[in-house]
Amino acid sequence: MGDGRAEHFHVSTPLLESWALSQLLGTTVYLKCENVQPAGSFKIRGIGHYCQEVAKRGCRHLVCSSGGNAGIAAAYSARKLGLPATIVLPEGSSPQVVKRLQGEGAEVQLAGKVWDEANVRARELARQDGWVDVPPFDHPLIWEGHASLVQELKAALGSPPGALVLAVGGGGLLAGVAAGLEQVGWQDVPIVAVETRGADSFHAALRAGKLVTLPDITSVARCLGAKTVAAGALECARRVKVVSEVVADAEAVSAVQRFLDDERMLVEPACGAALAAIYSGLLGRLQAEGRLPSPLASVVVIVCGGNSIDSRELQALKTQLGQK
Ligand code: PLV
Repeated sequence: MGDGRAEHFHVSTPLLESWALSQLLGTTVYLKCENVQPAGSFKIRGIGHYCQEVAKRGCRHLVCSSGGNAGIAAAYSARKLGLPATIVLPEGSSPQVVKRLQGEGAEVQLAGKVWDEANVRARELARQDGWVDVPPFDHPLIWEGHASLVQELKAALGSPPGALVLAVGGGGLLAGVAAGLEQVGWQDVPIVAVETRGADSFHAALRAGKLVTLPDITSVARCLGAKTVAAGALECARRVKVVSEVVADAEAVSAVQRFLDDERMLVEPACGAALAAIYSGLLGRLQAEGRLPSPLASVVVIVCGGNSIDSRELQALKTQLGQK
């Protein structure tokens, strides 16, 4: 039996036209379904690429701090590469994610209240000989991997969409998509970059014109919770058109529920933030304000996915936010 190893760890994902979202927006909406990636989110694109590169250079142990999804992508990559992995998550991370990581054969450590604190621990561990730190969002190799998503869009659509919608945590997805748009000559496509209030480090940085460190992460979208966005994400906003917007947790969670009912796909609130751009009427408002073109040829929403969700967790989030 051959080892069956594909060149990449990620798969080419479907681009589906959403009838429900297109009806709502009055424009064709395409879903880039990163939720069907092997490790449950787009993260495998960049992290898989990064892990393959450092393995070639002799890495003997991978260590990754994560809100969850980057860690699962790193653990999955480590298993494929036959390398041990240590994943550092903030305390209070979902037991399902911990179980999944252990199922991948990774060692799990819990450190700190938010990702930034777990990251300090991961960097300490990475000082050991042969260990390599896998940054969940802040590295050019990560962005290079994420850019493959735009190559697939180009192959599927041919001509550029009117706008692209995505969620921003540490800004790796944004930086990767921006790099991809430049590669395929689509640098004029506006990116609507959505965060939740309480995890809005990119919005704060854009406003200040420099990196800003949030005092705390208060959003339920833990996977968007990097207190400081990557410098590369802020920088790319100078090269491509980025419209930065912030939605409430309640809007993100309600978008998760509506998307489940409309498309029968369950995603994390981190992904709900991007979907809320349509469900909460944000895109329409941006068009009315002249911040997005009107009409729009089509809109692509990056359904980034996420593993920290199941029916019980969705119910708990709704109860916490006073939703039925
Ligand atoms: N999550 C990172 C960082 O967390 C992680 O460790 O998994 N959507 C989902 C489902 C995500 O998991 C993430 C990042 C994002 C969006 C945002 O991507 P980014 O960080 O590249 O902007 C603290």
